[in-house]
Amino acid sequence: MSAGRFITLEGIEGAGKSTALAHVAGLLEAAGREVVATREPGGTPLGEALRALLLDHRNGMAHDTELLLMFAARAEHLAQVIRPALAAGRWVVCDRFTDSTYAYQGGGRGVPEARIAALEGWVQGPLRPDLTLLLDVPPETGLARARGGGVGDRFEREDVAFFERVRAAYLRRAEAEPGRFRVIDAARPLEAVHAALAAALAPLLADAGTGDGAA
Ligand code: Z5A
Repeated sequence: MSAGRFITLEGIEGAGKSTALAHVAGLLEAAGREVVATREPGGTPLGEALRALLLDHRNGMAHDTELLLMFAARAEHLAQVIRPALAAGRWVVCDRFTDSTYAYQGGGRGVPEARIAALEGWVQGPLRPDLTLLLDVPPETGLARARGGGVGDRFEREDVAFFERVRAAYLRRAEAEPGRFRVIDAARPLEAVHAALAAALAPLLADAGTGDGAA
């Protein structure tokens, strides 16, 4: 059986990750891959319960509490969903993963990177995404797309400066790991973003072989 692949979608709020995830999953399925589409925080019953706690704007919490809850949800997600799917040869497409932690808790909140790296090593061991699609938009564009006028969750209530720091942290990570990241200008119309996603997936699909278990 060919090994599965792990693809993550990243970006600030409203960058278009959920929209892109559906497109990426469709492209992979059309190429004969078995796809597991999932998200963080979440992806398991416990993870979704932790997500509700993390997003509820009534829950004030210390930065370290937020960090630890993100990794608690991730540990469960890895154990219940991600590792079993990859071991079974499936392609996992995940809306956010640990780059979100570096960008939001690190860049946005100011949590020291070493603290995040320690938890990453503990929870993930050597597992890293094979490909990370970073949908890059200026905060004004993302927030205008995402904000529906409601009260907003704990993250949606942050100001533009917060999302500027998050975006900058993402771009630094992409620059540091050009082999894993593909930065996609997601301020363009959807057709152009879809074409860029297809181009970014092509080398991984080619590298993985035909999808009939021959790779
Ligand atoms: N978080 C964290 O802090 N640390 C962590 O480790 C993790 C997460 C894992 C929940 O994530 C929060 O968790 C998140 C960070 C934190 N908070 N924030 N911000 P989430 O992914 O569920 O939340 P989100 O980023 O707010 O999701 P979103 O608002 O749904 O954004 P999106 O998925 O990137 O966008 P979308 O739903 O695909 O698109 C938004 C709208 O724009 C929609 O109407 C689309 O039709 C439209 N759209 C999409 N693409 C385009 C283009 N190209 N042109 C025009 N319109 C478009």
